[in-house]
Amino acid sequence: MTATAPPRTTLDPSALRARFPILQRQVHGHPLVYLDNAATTQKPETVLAAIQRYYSTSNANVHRGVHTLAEEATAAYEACRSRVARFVNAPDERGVIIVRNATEALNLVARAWGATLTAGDEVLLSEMEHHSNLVPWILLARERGVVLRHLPITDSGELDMAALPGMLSRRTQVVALTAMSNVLGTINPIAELTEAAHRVGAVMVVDAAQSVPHMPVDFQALGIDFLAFSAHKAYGPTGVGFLVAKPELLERMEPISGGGEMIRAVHLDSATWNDIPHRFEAGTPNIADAAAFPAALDLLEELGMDAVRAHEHDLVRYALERLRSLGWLELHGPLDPARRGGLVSFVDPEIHPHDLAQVLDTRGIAIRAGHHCAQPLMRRLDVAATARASFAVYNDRDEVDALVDGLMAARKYFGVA
Ligand code: 7TS
Repeated sequence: MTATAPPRTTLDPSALRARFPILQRQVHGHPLVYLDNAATTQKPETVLAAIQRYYSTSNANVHRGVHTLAEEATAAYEACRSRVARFVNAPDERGVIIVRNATEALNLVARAWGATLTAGDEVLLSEMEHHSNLVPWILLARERGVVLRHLPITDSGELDMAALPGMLSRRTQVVALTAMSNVLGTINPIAELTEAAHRVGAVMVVDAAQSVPHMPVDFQALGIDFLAFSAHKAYGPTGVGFLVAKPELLERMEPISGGGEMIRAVHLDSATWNDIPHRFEAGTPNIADAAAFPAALDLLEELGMDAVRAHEHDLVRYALERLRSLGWLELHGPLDPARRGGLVSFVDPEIHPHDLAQVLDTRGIAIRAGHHCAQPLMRRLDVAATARASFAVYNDRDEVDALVDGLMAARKYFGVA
């Protein structure tokens, strides 16, 4: 670990916890210790109230009515788009497509931008990608004969930047990488990777599912072309996600889903398309949940993304120290907390991760165990599964201590000396 002083945390997790109704509940007679935030975060009262308010006051379909409710519903839905554009500093809100989740956003890029690729073109991914940023490209490779390449990772769980020049060439059309690994926690150098991608004429696609909720992300400063994330990992509702893109790239993409909303004129055997972003939003969208997401962004803006990052950095630093001090755990990912986000994956060589998670659950502690939708990474790490604790703004050091106590109790329970 480097000797850099931890940044000060200015958040007050216990005050924050009071704003999340679900965090008041007990599990198996214990206060809930929710450490599965990389899977999904909990929702503040304001988000729940916004959903209720939308259905109670403004529910109607969007973009088609002239009556008051339809106008209010459209305004609420479009307010989500402009808030997201502002939050990630997108070049233009016409570049924000509202989809269901990061997965759908990545599939949209792979299919619609992927349709501009031809056999022999290359897509560069990495060994640490979530299945959401692997399988859409596998589908493209099957359909179009596109070649997939994968940037390897080092033994410390970081992208092997020394291998990068050898993997990029004039054939590379797309570089698609995660900004933060959901297993290793590794924060990748997206600006540097983007420059390298652009030097060979490739577009840069960023899977920001784990970064947008946890650190400042500036689309324009990074210089990227596409960015995907989900509202539900950022204290918002499930069923809403975003593809943020440079509008000029969207203009060059054909729609992949046809129906209402996305057309300009339809004849029996032909059709023309609506403007971006509506061209990519066929059918009635998830209006209520989109309308509620700005309440989650209000929370993040109130706290400040620098403070969110500092808080989670402090927690992961503490967690790494405490988990390491146990002496028996294999920890995965960089040991320097400055190079990772607020999550930690570990393996107890004597206890299966699922058994660990079950013992922790009896103590009210929620972690995730499994392959985390990153099977190629599990193979690279030579593990079948890991246990993972992932942090959010409402977690604190006492909860890390509860986790550590639980891991010790699991060893007792299973009779491991
Ligand atoms: N990309 C990354 C890096 C992720 O961690 C996830 C979800 C996704 C994409 C897909 O997000 P979705 O909202 O479309 O499902 N990751 C996890 C996880 O680590 N545990 O549960 C879901």
